Amino acid sequence: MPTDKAKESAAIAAVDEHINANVHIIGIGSGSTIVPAVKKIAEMVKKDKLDLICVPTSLQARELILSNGLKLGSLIEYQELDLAIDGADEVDEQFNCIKGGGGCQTQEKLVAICAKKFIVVADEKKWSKNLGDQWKKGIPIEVLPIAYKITKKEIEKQLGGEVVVREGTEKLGPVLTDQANFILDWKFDSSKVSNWSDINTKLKLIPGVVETGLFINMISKAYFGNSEGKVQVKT
Ligand code: ABF
Repeated sequence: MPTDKAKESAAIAAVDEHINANVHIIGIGSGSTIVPAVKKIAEMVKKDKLDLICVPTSLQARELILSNGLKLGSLIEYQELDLAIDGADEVDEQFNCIKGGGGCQTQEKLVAICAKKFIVVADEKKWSKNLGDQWKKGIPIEVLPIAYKITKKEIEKQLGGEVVVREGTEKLGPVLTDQANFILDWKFDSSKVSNWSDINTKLKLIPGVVETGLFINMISKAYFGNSEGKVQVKT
């Protein structure tokens, strides 16, 4: 796979700044930007003999941790993490964030709330003035399989827009999350939204919703790389 300079530079800058001998338990995100981050973490652990436990946000993250020879932990064992590093689908100037394009938002949010610092790494194209300017696939919402038709209707009734049940490329039916739930992608006119926290609360109150891909006021620091390898850091 060719190296993606934008993602790689953001990932490495974040790891360089945050991984050191004082950090012992970290959350590992999902997606493609986290891959060079974990590779770099593994190099540092080996070189500096760091004692580090990695808590995954998905099955993909779990395999990434193991394939890089890192120590695996879980949220059952650890609920206090020094930090978590993860990718994003979009982050706006107020640090509202959409995650879940890869379908892992529930575990990602659990890991993020357990972390003292939640660090986002991404291509600079993920940074926008207002949420929804870039990410056009809708807000990912994990729902209980038994409720997905009711929840879809209820979101459309209460909040408008259109809810699409996420399907795999093979069109064999709804995609299953790591928790064996379904995902709805809620498409709507984001330019009319002034309060994302309010939207998140409304979504979470709808029966059947397990978790949303809206991460509000959670990011501590974000690293955005570009194709030339330059990194912008936002706090
Ligand atoms: C995860 O991976 C997600 O929450 C987000 O959907 C996605 C970002 O992927 P990538 O790093 O491949 O852009 O972090």
